Amino acid sequence: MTATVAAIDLGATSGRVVRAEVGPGTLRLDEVARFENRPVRIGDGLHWSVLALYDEALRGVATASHGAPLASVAVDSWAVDYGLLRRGSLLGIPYSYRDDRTARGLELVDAVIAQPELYARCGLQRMPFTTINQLMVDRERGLLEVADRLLMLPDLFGYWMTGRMVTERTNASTTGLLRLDDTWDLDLMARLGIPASLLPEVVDPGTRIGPIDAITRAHFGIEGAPDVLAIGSHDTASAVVAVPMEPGGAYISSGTWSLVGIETPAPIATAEALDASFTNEGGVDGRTRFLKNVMGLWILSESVRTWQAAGDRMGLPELLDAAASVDWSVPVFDPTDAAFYPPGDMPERIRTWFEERGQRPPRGRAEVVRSILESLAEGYAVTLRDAARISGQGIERVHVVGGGSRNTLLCQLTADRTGLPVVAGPAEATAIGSVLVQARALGAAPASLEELRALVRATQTLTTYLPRTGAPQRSDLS
Ligand code: ADP
Ligand code: LRH
Repeated sequence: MTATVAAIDLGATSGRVVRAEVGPGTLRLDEVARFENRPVRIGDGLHWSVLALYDEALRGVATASHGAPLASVAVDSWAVDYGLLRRGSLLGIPYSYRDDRTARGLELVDAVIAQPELYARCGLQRMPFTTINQLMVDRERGLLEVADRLLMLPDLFGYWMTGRMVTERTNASTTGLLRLDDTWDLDLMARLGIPASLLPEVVDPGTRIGPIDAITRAHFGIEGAPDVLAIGSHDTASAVVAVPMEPGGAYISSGTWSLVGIETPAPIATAEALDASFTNEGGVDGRTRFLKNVMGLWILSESVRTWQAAGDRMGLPELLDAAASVDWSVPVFDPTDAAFYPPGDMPERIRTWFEERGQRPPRGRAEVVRSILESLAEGYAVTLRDAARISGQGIERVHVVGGGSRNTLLCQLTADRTGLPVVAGPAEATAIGSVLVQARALGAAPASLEELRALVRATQTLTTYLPRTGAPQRSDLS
């Protein structure tokens, strides 16, 4: 049996709708829509244009539905962000996780629970954006007295399409409110003053949420009556489904963020893992993503944006070409430094980072770009060495998926600095992970993640980069 399905994949930089045919030995993808995603700053902070995203996404589904009918549709997005509702209506415009209210949220959470205790409960790396921090600000502003429901963004879209409210498990695991045993942490919510009634039932990837309702189908011109299915609705969960790895494989899900780590059978919420800032996120089929958020290509895209706003004409391809000719001895900074988290002038922040340490900053566009890429690659190498040490899992090969797998220079530098082969691709791993889990639920794809990954290996174009001799630094990952 072959299934025709569609994935709505919302990244922090762009969204897309992908139509796919999946069957025995078959995985064919066709991108039918792509649209920009930019948070918008208004008086009370930085927000996502959720209605514009929903409109673009559903129009994409309509395009995908023309021709062969779609059996199903699923939505994923970046983690942690959500909408608050009352009696089914959205209250306000969802915030972007880069809004600086999260600093206050961290303070409010810290006043109630110490980080080691929180880590033992939910296993998450301390990050300002975690849902729990954002919710504490909502609470302080009185919003939780009005709201009767919280829906993570993919679940909000699922609700708008079907009328049914659920929380998909992988994304729920990024809230800080789901315990490592996958149950809502009711005790913690009571301590924080977050009403447990806000949170709907948790469902697993593969669950049928319901058909797209008739009014929605008519409004957008969607043909047929596709079902909405839950998948790994946290984009990184779906991306890791499609990492074509075998035992000994590690991954870098490389996009706005770089998510660097390994898959483990169970969470590792030890003091050592906490110390090294590793997170334990819930994966599809109960696997754990043991990984670290390394700031990612955000530093590069914000740099390009800054230069272009100042009138520079060079785009990403030209800048990467120029950076390829820069010597590797360019200075390297810590890309996980919180200074790089908010939107803004990254070249200036990089310069400040070096000056504060009495070091020479990179000079000129090409050196800055090379410094960003070398710093990311070094951050990956250190993180993978830590992941191997803490988990006891040896790492023999690094897979890079997501838009960043198209950055050939970064892939090569990652091979150089880790001293390991790097296998790049697929670039659209998240959409692939979504369509594979949908097809599996429909009986058109094999049961195990290992078989799904074998299908990706057999059908997608992958490029291998080998470490070069004379590269700057290598981490012992064995
Ligand atoms: P997200 O899902 O977080 O929005 P993506 O996985 O789409 O991110 O990756 C976007 C990033 O991928 C861009 O910021 C850019 O740095 C990188 N990228 C995409 N295409 C290319 C390319 N052809 N060459 C180099 N980098 C690319
Ligand atoms: C990547 C991602 C990542 C989260 C961050 C908020 O898109 O979902 O896994 O940590 O966005």
